[in-house]
Amino acid sequence: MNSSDVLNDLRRRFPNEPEYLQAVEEVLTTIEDAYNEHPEFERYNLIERLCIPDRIFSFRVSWVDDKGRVQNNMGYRVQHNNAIGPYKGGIRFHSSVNLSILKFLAFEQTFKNSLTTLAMGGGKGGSDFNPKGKSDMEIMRFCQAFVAELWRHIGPDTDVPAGDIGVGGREVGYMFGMYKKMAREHTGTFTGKGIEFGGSLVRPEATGYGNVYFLLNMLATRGIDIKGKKVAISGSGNVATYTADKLLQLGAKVVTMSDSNGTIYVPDGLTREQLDYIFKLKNIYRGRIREFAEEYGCEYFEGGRPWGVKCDIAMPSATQNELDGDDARTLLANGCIAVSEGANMPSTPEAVHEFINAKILYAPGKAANAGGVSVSGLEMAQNAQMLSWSAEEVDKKLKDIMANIHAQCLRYGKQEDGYVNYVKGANVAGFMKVANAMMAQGIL
Ligand code: NDP
Ligand code: 2IT
Repeated sequence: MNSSDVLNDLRRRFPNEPEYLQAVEEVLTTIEDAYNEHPEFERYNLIERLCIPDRIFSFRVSWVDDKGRVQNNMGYRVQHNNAIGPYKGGIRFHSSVNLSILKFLAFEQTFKNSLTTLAMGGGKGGSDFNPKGKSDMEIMRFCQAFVAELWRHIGPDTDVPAGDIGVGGREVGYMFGMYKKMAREHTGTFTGKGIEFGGSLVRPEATGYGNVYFLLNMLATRGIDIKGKKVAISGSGNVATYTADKLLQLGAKVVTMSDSNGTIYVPDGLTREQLDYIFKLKNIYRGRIREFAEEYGCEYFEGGRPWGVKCDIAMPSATQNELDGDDARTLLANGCIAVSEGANMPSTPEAVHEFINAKILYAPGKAANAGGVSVSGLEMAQNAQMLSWSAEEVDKKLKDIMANIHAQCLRYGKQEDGYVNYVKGANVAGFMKVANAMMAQGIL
């Protein structure tokens, strides 16, 4: 089947999986040229095999809350493709989690991991468990119940989970603890672990820092300096806060941050003290971004997103489809020159179209946010060697990897007029490596 037949067939077979179909369509419509140069791919029905996950586990997770009530959630792990390395990708805990979302994330992860230059396949997992308002003990019991089921499907050379929305160092610690008990082994089966038990320095920072490093590479192609630039960030979780941290170090101005309830607007940019407050608010008190506005008396848009403010750069870092066509047009009208995605698929297809049409610098998540999984790969390498590298060493490797991903995007995405289509560049580069590996390994 050719790629448009595959897409139509997937639409017919999975009509209730819009996010999955959206992610597949974006890739298939940008790799056509590369695909057509290799007639053997069609003979081996490679595209269809690459779009459908190798396997999916789904299971019930039963746990007891603090009031003694029995709660039931769904748990999943999508093992998408392991042609270039063990399945690798995060775990998401959010009430919206379903198979469509996890299949889109596992599909994207396969291409992202291919771009990192490290040996990692693609996977993703999670649960519709809602961590908001849960006590520490409830989080622990849930993580243990989740891993009591998941543990037999994962392992250091099989499938290596990590964090994502709703899953940070605390949750990885509890999941790793349960895994270690069930499997009776202390191996690098999770990444994002605590430093004392095999975690890597710079893993918490890696996605946000990596996104800024990618942005610097993009800005350099046009000779633009980051200093003094106004940046609108969405989200206030792991990716958003470390993006802000690096931007502040570089003298940029972070004018917005948000959560699912609203957006704070600080036109002159957050101070270091204010950012430290947000770190504490989110990681220790687990509060809402509204409390920042109350503390500092800044503007707060209840229920609003950041994209209406005046900014030079947008870095969506919360969730999928959080920036639509209207938002994109507003950003462009306000003079936005670059968009670099910390989240996975935060821009809708219409928004992506607007950015590329306007020929601004636009980096899709699978390139720009690959720093997180890259340092996860470096954590796996350190665990395998039983060594820990210094923060400087990991940060240097992260910078090199982001520069390499940027170079791959240029190689495959540069148009005749000189404009770089990073979507095409990332998709073709990511695809070719996985496709060649699959061809070499036979029909599986
Ligand atoms: P966190 O859980 O730490 O933070 C998520 C942030 O996004 C919170 O501020 C949250 O607000 C907001 N958010 C989540 N869902 C929604 C929603 N439906 N609508 C509006 N806001 C929402 O997650 P991360 O920072 O780890 O992840 C953010 C994004 O980055 C995700 O797309 C993830 O897949 C991606 N990513 C993460 C990596 C990592 O290493 N952690 C690596 C690469 C990509 P609230 O608290 O109100 O829910
Ligand atoms: O989307 C992602 O790349 C992540 N959530 C990080 C995955 C990982 O294995 O570190």
